[in-house]
Amino acid sequence: MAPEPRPLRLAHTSDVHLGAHAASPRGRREPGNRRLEAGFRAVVDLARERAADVLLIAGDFFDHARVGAELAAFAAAQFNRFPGVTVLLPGNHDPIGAHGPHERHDLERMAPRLRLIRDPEGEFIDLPALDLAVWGRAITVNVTERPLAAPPPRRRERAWNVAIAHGYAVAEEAQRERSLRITPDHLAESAQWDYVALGHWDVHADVSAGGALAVYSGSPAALGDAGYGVAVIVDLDANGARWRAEPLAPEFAP
Ligand SMILES: [Mn+2]
Repeated sequence: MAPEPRPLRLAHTSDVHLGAHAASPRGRREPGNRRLEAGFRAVVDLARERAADVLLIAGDFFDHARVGAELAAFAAAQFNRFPGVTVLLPGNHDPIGAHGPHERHDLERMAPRLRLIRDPEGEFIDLPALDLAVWGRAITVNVTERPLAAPPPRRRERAWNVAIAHGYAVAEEAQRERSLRITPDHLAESAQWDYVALGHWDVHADVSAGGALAVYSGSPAALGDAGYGVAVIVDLDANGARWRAEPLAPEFAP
């Protein structure tokens, strides 16, 4: 009999949009920016309190490429506050390659447990100590990626295989003008993953379909609203995958 897989706990967030209120001369002191930072701090607090093994950030962590050294240092300090591995997927606001923030800031050097997904064709982040492989496609400035289409097979040597993606789940094949499309067919192809961590929608939503467990975490602090959102906690064990949304309630309220 095969040994039982190592139980794992994931924390999942996306669309943090750090620095979104870029026009303010107050910079990071602008209340809107402080609220976004407080939202992400609360995600890290939750991941620590729940003793998550991995923190998944499914794109649009930064709002734009003009991230200054101070905000990059804030981000690295938060990654370093989380004792587990953080997997960061570039989204359309913080794309990989030309015109993206990762050209300016080497976050992995500043935060040794951070793993950045870099390949727009898709790559696995292999975490043998956790018996986990995380697969995702980095988004480029062209936003022509199909985040979940035609995935590679699972890594058979890892008990747990999870996908991370930044895109728009469309209900029908007809919406061809959408960039970063995730179609029902793509979700059906994603049934092989134990969990699909989605980003691009600011609102938390369960879009599981076709056998895939696929969830948008939503933003910690949505851009349009007052208040805070949720982070998703995922448990993987011998009984399979279960997830729950946990509300974020940071101290800071502008
Ligand atoms: Mn996006």
